[in-house]
Amino acid sequence: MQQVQDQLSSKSEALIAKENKYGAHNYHPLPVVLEKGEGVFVWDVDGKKYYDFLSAYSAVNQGHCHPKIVGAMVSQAQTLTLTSRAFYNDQLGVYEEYVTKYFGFDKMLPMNTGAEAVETALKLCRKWAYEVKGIAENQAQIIVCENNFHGRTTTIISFSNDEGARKNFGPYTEGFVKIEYDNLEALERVLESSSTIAGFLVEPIQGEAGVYVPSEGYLAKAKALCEKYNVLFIADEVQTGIARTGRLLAVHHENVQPDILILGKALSGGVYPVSAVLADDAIMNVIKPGQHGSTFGGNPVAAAVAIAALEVIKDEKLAENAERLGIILRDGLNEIAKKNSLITLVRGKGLLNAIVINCDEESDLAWEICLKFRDLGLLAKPTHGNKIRLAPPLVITEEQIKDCLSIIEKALQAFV
Ligand code: IF1
Repeated sequence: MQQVQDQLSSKSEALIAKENKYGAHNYHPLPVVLEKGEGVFVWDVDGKKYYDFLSAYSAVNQGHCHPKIVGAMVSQAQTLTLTSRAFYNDQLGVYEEYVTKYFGFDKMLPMNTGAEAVETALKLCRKWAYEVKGIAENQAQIIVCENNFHGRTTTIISFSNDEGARKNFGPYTEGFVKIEYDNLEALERVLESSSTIAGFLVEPIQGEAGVYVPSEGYLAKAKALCEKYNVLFIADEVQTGIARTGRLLAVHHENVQPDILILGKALSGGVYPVSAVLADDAIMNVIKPGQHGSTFGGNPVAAAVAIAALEVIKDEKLAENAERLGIILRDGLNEIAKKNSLITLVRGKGLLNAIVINCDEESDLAWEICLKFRDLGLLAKPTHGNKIRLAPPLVITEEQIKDCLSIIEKALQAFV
């Protein structure tokens, strides 16, 4: 069987050529050119329909172009788009109240991208360390995990160990200590050995690293250790939050309430860049007027979009759907793995899943498999060589999951 279709339409080729000529080459997209999205589906420029199994890296949890979220954006965009924070607006306070009650915190600081929210959380943690915990100025250390992904600013890549993300972007920001993920002894060793630890920044599931789900109890015990040593537990739920893993937040699987919560991506349903940092007053009140902000942070359109996006999550019971259908998806993938040795491991929680392909990280087999998925009507992309993330919008149905499992099985059969 011909492995993969190698001929794109002239329309697709022309648009790809434009991006190559006029756009920075900071990505290597799968060769497919999309022009329409609705729910779990996207269509390419030639009208071919695909299941979206990436969901824009979990930003489109509510499904593409959700009418309620788009409607909220259009309505606010036709009324007032941006005031800056030099003045008040009638949407921000309503949103701040809604989102803080929704997640159970005293206050929130609105930003735009996930990386900006991570940077905000780091600054907040450091300022709390100096002004509340009493660590000597410029001595604060924040613990991070090996194989983390928290964004691409120069400070964030300073504590990345992904050479592709950090090489030749130095000099690097100091003040970070790296430990092994899912290793409580390593965490406690650092906590007990230093009096200048301000915080512990962690992804409840490591997405980019290949959907690494930590051991049961890791998050709860890590939070307890942070409490014991008066260190802030900072949960980066930019990718795992907003119902993706079968709970409103991934930390809720272990009943953990972070000291600082970072949200992004699906906070807007993929309709508009919206991110947020949430914390209680004892932490958030260290930020005084003029000490942090951004032009678009807390703009009226973001506020209206985020409220609608969060209402959809609850109204459509998307966390429950993710939990139930994630089990069906993983069971189906494990059934395929029994018959096809190409899948060596299935892992994930809710509808954040990945399969590990039986090849080394340098092989392009996972890429070839994703090209075959594409030819059969499903879009996914490898992460770190031999893992393929499988993360459809949370509005997917059981029947559609079954349909996608047969696509995945058929595609893999083309390689044995
Ligand atoms: C890319 C993946 C990468 C994130 C977590 C913060 C951010 C992200 C846990 C920053 C962003 C995106 C960025 C995008 C690809 C995607 C990603 F993990 F989701 F797959 F890169 F690792 N915290 N993740 O996952 O949010 O500033 O992008 O809004 O940069 O290639 P952002």
